[in-house]
Amino acid sequence: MNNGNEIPRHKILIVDDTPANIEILYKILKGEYDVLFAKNGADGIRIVQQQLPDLILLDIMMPGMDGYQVCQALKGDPLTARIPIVFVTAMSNEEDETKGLQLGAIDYLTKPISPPIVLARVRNHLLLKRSSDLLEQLTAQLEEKNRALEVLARVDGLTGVANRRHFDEMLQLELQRAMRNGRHLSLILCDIDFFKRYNDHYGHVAGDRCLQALGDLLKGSFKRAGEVPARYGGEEFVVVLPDTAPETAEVLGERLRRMLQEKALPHEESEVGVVTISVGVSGGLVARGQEPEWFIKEADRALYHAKASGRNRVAL
Ligand code: GH3
Ligand code: MG
Ligand code: MG
Ligand code: MG
Repeated sequence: MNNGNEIPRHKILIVDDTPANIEILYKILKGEYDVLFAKNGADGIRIVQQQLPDLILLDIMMPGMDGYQVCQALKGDPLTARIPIVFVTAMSNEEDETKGLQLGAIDYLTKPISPPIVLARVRNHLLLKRSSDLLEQLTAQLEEKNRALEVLARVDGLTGVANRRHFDEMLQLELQRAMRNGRHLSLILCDIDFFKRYNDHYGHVAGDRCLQALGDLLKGSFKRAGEVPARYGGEEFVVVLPDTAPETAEVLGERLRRMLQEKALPHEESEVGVVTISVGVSGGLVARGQEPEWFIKEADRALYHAKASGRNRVAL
């Protein structure tokens, strides 16, 4: 039936207990479709699960499982729920047709059938199914793209740490959480020492790589839940530390400062000879009504002191 260089033909399954009925439908469909058949409901379900046909023509009155039960079983299984079912039955009353359609069948044809109408309806249902498959695919792709965009919108392009926008959201969130639970919250703000000289001496590309190295160090050093290292601005990075007292944050800031210094990235124009940071720490038990800006201002003030008292150090 399939001559190899055509796109695969649609598969249609006929489920009917009367061989003569199968014969009639087979004759109508065989020119355009690959036709499968089953003589009872249980076999029908098995074939659907194995072959996943594109459409099912389903008799209602059958010994054992009737067509309604078959329809219900297929619609209840996510694997088969989206396959269109067309009832083809001798039961031509309003009540049965309503029941069939309510069970999820896409159409209801009564015997004796008209061959051209059966063929036309089958074609239409297959077309509709293709459109709805396509729509579902596009929706899934769009959702995936949106998720990727949401991630991108939170990440700093150069260093891969969170960007300022995400930091602002996280600080607000952690502040509210700490306020509700009466917990500590601390902030670490760090700034590369003599970075303008670094750029002037090594060039902007090397400067960017230096920022990436510090970003990597931050990502590797702060990965507890809620700890989000972020790029605050040019060569300034910030970390929100939930459930952390400022004295502890100071220790973590000192560890970070030391680790960067031990990386020994050359910086001929700095007093130490390697790239270093100064760190400002703020924090405490969160008071009702406390604003996120307070943490930033305090860390900034501490950072200013660290710079003023010689750089490459941590201040609280
Ligand atoms: P201090 O020790 O007092 O912090 O001195 P500094 O030179 O580091 O501070 P300043 O604020 O004067 O200079 C910061 C420099 O950071 C200037 C700017 O060109 C550089 N910078 C900011 N963003 C980027 C960036 O994305 N890439 C590179 N390569 N440099 C950047
Ligand atoms: Mg029957
Ligand atoms: Mg700066
Ligand atoms: Mg600086």
